[in-house]
Amino acid sequence: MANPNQEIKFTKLFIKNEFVDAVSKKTFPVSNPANEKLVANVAEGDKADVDLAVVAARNAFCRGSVWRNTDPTARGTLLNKLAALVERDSDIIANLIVLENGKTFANAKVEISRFAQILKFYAGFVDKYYGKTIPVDGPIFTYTRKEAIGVVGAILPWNFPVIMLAYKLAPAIAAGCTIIVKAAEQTPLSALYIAALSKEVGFPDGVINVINGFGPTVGHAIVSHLDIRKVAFTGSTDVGRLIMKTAADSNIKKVSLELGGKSPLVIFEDVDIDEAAMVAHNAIFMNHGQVCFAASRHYVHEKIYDEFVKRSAALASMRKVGDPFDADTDQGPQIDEESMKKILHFVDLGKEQGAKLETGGKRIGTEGYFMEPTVFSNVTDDMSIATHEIFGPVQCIIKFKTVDEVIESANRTNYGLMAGVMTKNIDTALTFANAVEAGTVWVNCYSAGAVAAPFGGYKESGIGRELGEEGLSLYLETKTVAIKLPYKN
Ligand code: TXE
Repeated sequence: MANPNQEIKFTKLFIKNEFVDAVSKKTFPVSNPANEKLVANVAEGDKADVDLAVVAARNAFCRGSVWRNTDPTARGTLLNKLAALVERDSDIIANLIVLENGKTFANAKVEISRFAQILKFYAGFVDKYYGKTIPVDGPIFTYTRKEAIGVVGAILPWNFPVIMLAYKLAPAIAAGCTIIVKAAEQTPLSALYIAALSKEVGFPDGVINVINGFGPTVGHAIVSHLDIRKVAFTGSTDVGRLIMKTAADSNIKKVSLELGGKSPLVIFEDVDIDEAAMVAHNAIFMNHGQVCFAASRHYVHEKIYDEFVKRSAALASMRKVGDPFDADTDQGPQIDEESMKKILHFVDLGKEQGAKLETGGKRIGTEGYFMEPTVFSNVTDDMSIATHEIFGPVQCIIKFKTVDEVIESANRTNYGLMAGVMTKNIDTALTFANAVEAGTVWVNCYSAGAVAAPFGGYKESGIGRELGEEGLSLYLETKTVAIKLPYKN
C-alpha cells in the first residue's frame, strides 16, 4: 500500500554483507522532490570506502572462493530468490522510490515488476552462454570459454533507480562477477533496501556491495580503480565521456554506456490521429519526461499537423499533476530544483526562438518541483528545444512533408538511442526503420521494450547493449584455448 510515512531502515554503506558507516562518518541528505523535506541522511562514501568494497569484491571473486565455486544454476536460484523477495516487499520498495524520486506509486510498482522480470530472465541464462569449438589449421584443437570479467562497477542514474540496478546487477551476477553499485545521489534508498534483501537471499559476502555518494568522489573512485575490470554506466553524455577517459587512463577497464537521447517519433498522415496522439503523449510524458529514450521530437505530417497539435495539447492539459502517492496522479514532481530550472530555461528558449506554446510552460506551486505538462508547436529542427535533451514534460511538435526529409531530420542529432514511426504503409515504415540511426525503432507503438531485446544507442547515446543476450556479454571475457594434438584426426 502507498505509504508516505514509510520507515527508512537502511541508510549506511553495504560492504561484505554488512551495513557500515562511511570511513569519514559523513552523511548526505536525501530529500523528497514533492515537498523538499528531508527523507533521510545517508552515509556518504568516498575513495576509502570504494577501496574497502573493492577488496571485498575481489576476495569474493578470487580463485577457490565460495562464489567462484557456486554452480551456475545456484547463481540462477539466487537471482530468482532475490526477484521473489523484491516482489514480496514491493510496496515498501515502491514507497522508497516515491519518496526519493517523486514518481507515482503506480509507476514505482511497475519498476519493481520490471526488476523482477529482468532478474528472472538472467537467472535462466546462467547455463546458456556457450563457448565454441573452432576449426583451425594443423593438429590444434581450439575452443573458447566465456569467463566472468571480474569485479564490476555499476553507476546508476536517478530516473529509474530500481530498473537500472537490475540492468547491471542481473547480468553481472548471471555471469559470475562481483559488483560495486553506486546509486545516484538523489535515489540511494531503494538500492540499499535491495542490498539488504540480497543478504537475506544468501549471496556470499562481498558479491554485492553498495557505496553511495557523489559522482566526482565515489563515481570517480570506481571508474579509476585498478582492480575494477568493467564499469557499466547510465547517465548524461558529458559524464559518459569523462568515464571513457578515466577508464582509459587507469586500466582500460571495459565500459558500457547508456547515455542521453533526443529520440524522434514520426507520424505519417495515414494514422488514426487519436491513437497517434495518445502514443506520442505517453512517449514524452511518461516518468515526467525523465526518460533517456523519451520521444522528445515529434515529427507530424503536414496534412494532419494542426489536428494532431490540438489533440496533443488537450491530452497534456488533462494530465493530473500532484502528490505521487495519490492514486489519481499522472505526474509527480521533477527530480530536483536543478532539473526543474533546466526545463524552465528550455521553455524560455523555445518561446524566444519562435515556437508556439500551446499549453503549460510553468512551475506549479512553490513547494516541490512540479511542472506543467507543456506542448510546443511550430518547432523547427534548429531550435534549442529540438536539439537538446530537456529531460522534462515538454512535447515538441515539428511539421514535415516527405519521407526523405523526415529521415534526414530524424538523423540530424548526435544522439541515436530510439526512434518511432507510425504509419499504415509497410514500405514507409521499413524505409524509416532501416534508415534511422537508432538502437531501437518502434513501429506503430513506442516504449514496447522487452527484457530479451537489446537496449542501447548509436552515436553519442552510448556504447554496448544492455538486456538480452548482448547484455550478458558485457560481463564476459572470451578466452581462446588451443591444444596441440599428436594427429589432425
Ligand atoms: O546526470 P549524471 P544528472 C541526463 C539528463 C539529465 C542530465 C543530468 O539530460 O537532465 O543527464 O542528470 C554519477 N564519475 N540523464 O546530473 O551527472 C552520478 O553521481 C563517475 C540521462 O543526474 O550523469 C550519478 O550516479 N560518476 C540519463 C550518475 O553518474 C559520476 C539518466 C548520473 O549522473 C560522475 C540521468 C563522475 N565524474 C540523466 N559525475 C539516462 N541516460 O537515462 C556524476 N556521476
